[in-house]
Amino acid sequence: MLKLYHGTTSVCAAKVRLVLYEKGMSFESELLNLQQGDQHKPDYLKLNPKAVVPTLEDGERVITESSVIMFYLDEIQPEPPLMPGEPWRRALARLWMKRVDEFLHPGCTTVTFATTNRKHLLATMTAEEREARYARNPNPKRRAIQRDCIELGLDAPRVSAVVKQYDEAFADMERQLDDTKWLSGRNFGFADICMIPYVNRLSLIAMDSLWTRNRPNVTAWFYRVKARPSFQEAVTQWMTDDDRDRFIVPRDEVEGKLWEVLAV
Ligand SMILES: N[C@@H](CCC(=O)N[C@@H](CS)C(=O)NCC(=O)O)C(=O)O
Repeated sequence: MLKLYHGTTSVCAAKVRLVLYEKGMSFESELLNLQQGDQHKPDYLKLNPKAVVPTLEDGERVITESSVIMFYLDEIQPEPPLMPGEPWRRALARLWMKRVDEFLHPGCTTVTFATTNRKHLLATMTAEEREARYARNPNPKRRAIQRDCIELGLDAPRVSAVVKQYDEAFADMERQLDDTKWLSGRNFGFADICMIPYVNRLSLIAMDSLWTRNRPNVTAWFYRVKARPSFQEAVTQWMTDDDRDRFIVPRDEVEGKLWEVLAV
């Protein structure tokens, strides 16, 4: 039996859950509370020394990195296929995945910490406790992002670059969806799956006007995504009432920041 270590709202874990549900694969769930720092516990660090979710166990085998896990699942359970058949479309799918791993994921950490996580951590931790939390993060880059964004919020200088990266990604999605129903062709697949949790996250933190105002193809794509059973199974059903409370953010302030950045 596969065992997935994951978090209720973790974007990387949601990619893996989407693959599992799209393929109808059952798994044992081991939920970590990332807000309370379960990812830093010694037993978990033995599985995932980067102190992040997801981690997949398949018997004795331990696999980390969400994109690697996605390919592993696609290879052990080829049906239904989630990678296109043609080399060009396979390349397109990999390009979306690479963009997510390299830019949109760290960007998501930035905007999430600058909004919802900031609100929660400032309310529940003293400055010393927050410093201790940053110090436990083994990745210096992620540590710096988290400290900046929690302490400075949307005024953290790195937020503007992230908003621009997302705006460019949505412009590219809009163009792609002029040609094809899904991001790598006529069939739903990894390209769509890798974007879904990020689009959903921006929607939760009131950044949805990045596509709802002027990108009808992206807007329609997201409606189609939400109509698939896997969205409810892999994304919505894992959110707790606490998560929903955490994701209440001041829309006016967030949108004000978006337009300030994009007007430049
Ligand atoms: N490259 C990793 C990134 C994993 C990652 O950043 N996971 C986040 C949740 S989406 C996490 O566990 N964050 C906890 C923390 O940073 O303390 C992957 O794709 O699996």
